[in-house]
Amino acid sequence: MKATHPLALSPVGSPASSVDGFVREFLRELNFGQGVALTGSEVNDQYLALARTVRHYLMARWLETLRRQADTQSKGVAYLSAEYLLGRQLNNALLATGLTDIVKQGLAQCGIDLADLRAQEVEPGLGNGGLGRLAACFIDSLATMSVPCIGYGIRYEYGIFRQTFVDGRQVEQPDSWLALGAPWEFPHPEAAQTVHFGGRTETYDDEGVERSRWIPAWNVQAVPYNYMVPGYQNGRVNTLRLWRAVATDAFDLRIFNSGDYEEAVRAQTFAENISKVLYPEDSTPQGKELRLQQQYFFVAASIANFLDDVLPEGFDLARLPERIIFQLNDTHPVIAVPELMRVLVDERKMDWDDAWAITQKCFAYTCHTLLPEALEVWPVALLGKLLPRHLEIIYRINDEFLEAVRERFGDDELRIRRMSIIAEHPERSVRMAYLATVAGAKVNGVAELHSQLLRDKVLPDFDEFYPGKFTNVTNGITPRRFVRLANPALSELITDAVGVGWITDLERLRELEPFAEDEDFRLRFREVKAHNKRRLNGVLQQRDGLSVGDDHMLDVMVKRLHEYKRQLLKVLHIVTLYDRISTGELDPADVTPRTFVFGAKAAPGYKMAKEIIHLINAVGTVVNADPKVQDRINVLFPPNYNVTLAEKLIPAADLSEQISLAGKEASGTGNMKFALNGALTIGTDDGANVEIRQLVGDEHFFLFGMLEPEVEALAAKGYVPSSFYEADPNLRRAIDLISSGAFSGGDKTTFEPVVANLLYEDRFMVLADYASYLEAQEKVDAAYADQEAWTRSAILNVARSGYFSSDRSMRDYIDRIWHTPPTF
Ligand code: NBG
Repeated sequence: MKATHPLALSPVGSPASSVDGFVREFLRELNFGQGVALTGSEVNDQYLALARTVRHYLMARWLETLRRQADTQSKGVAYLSAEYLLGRQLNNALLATGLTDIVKQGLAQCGIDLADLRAQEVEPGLGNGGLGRLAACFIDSLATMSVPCIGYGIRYEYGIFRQTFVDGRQVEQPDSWLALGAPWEFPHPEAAQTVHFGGRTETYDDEGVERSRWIPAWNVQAVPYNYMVPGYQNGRVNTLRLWRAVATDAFDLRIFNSGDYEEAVRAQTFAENISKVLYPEDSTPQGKELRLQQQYFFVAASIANFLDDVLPEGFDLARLPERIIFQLNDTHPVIAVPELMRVLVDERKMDWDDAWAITQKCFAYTCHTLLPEALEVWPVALLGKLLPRHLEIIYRINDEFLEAVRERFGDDELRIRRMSIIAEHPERSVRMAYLATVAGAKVNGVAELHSQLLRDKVLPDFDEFYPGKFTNVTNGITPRRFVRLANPALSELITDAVGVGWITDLERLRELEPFAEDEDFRLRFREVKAHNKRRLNGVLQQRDGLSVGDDHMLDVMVKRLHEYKRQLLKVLHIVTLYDRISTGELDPADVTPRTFVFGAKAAPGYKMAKEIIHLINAVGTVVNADPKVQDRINVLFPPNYNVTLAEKLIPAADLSEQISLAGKEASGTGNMKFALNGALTIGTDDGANVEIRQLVGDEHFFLFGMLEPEVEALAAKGYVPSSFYEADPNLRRAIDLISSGAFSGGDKTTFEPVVANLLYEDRFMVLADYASYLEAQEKVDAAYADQEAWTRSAILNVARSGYFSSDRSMRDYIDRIWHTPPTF
């Protein structure tokens, strides 16, 4: 229901910003919200009461934002994303409202430590990795920049699995993040949308016009859960709307009464499965029917919500492009394209050509990959069964598109086949990336190199056909969460030097450059790192019983476990070092003490990734127990890497490992977080590493490995990994040591699949880059020995990485794609 009257904002809704006012509000929430007295209340009660109190402070701003948006009707962004990897909310809300100090003092008066309540929050892990975290950074930036945006997605009951290790192997546990309460969400069952599936289509005569309609077979309710997305101390609060699937009819009372309890709730279970759990795949598509159901479920609900509830009544849909741009975060939401066409043509009775012209202005598509196998395709048989009308619409879009291609290029059948939205082999299926490219006003990659390769290698025919459609927007990260909140010590140092402006204008970090030459500043910078290492140590101790060696260089590789990211290359480096020290070839005294930290989840069905996890743990167990290398090298693999751990790990890191095979990592965003927190990067010329290196300068970045054209050339020539093994004695020793059973209690078979894969396939050319990587690691050691020079480089990394703010990414999207200026 739309409110037609202006919202009255009662001052009661905005509690006084004083310690006393806060304490009153907090106790009220504890007493009346949680139903407990302060004495005897549990930490969880206190956390929930605090979250609700903080949320009150944002409430008036949220309602005001909605009111203004309804008044101005200015153009905004609807970000469509199957994933939002939000991280904990409390700290961010405190920062946004500027309440941290008041809350700290107020809680202290109640005998409560704010840190304990922070630790109580279970992060909403509604995403897999970079793609989901990017969405979370983007909505933060849009709110901070006062740009109207609704984030649309799915409220998964279970987010990304909780990773545990049993005998060094990954075991997945469900992530029941909602179990202890969900204080940040506002469910609105009364605003549910019905989403249909299955059935058939028919044509009918509509007063002389032949039209199609969809006769669906079943439906579910999509219930919106609203989350606040507060801007940084600017009075704006945008909305994130996540949909939950609920059965239309809760259960069949007749069947229940007859005693068949399972059958009675079958429909409910079936419907609720749609938003039950996040698919734990990263950079690999999941061709399951339930996944397609999830995709259609959330975009259908979102489009209906926008057209029916957000737009004012009687809005002329011909003007839709003036009001909204739907940004497709990868191919997951691309079924929104035929859905909008269906709504416009079938339901709103618009002429097809008019509807298509509108649709082409209302969508833009971001591609996040270069791996061809990662581009989603849906078998026509499946799509036709689940969404028959959408398949018809896709066919018509494709026919008209191919007709236009023919007009341009003649009957070039090869080209037609290459460009068709429908692939014929290995089975007839819909190429979602092609559909998005044809429908989108713009298509962007996520780093300069990626966007270039997208045009040249992945979609060259489309680039030729649509000049100007392709563009780049290099990814970014929010400085609020990943510097200001994650690294308070560095934030204070920066603010002391250049003022607070950097938090919303990250290019201001440039002003730090001269401080790299200031000995006193360098000393303070090192103290910040040391402090962050101690803080990390505390966290790892408590969480996993792990510790980082005193005065160790902290060498960190955290990201999803994927072969193209090459965690194996890191393992080979560690094994080589271990081998050299334990055989006496290297004097331990000459080795820079290092702690290697891994953090990585593998998709549960990705066998090789899981073998690699096992290998890392096995190597760690042996290395950490060997007295010959003790206090020199250490391998830590804390399980369940997530946003919360990243916030502690990244600020403590000295060295950031970004070692994917050139041409495979679309961008990377962890790489940016490390640089901004003063770690130096060892990396290939891949993704956004390229831009990081250009900005920070070659002398402050450890580049290694083949360049993308060299990778291509080697592949074209025929890559024979074993030839690298034969030719390089160091490499041979490392691999032989793994094969010998040294890390598997003498069992030579344990890691055979990993070794065989390296020697006989090595799709991501680990062996080809090994020598160059080792050489670069030696340079790292040498550089680290000169702490003054290292600190200078680290400071320059911070000072020159302001470009990687997601605020800048948003400005680029606004200029190049969205044209949605800030509103107030
Ligand atoms: C990932 C890429 C990363 C990139 C993020 C965000 C997918 C499909 N892609 O390189 O692998 O940083 O997207 O753009 O998850």
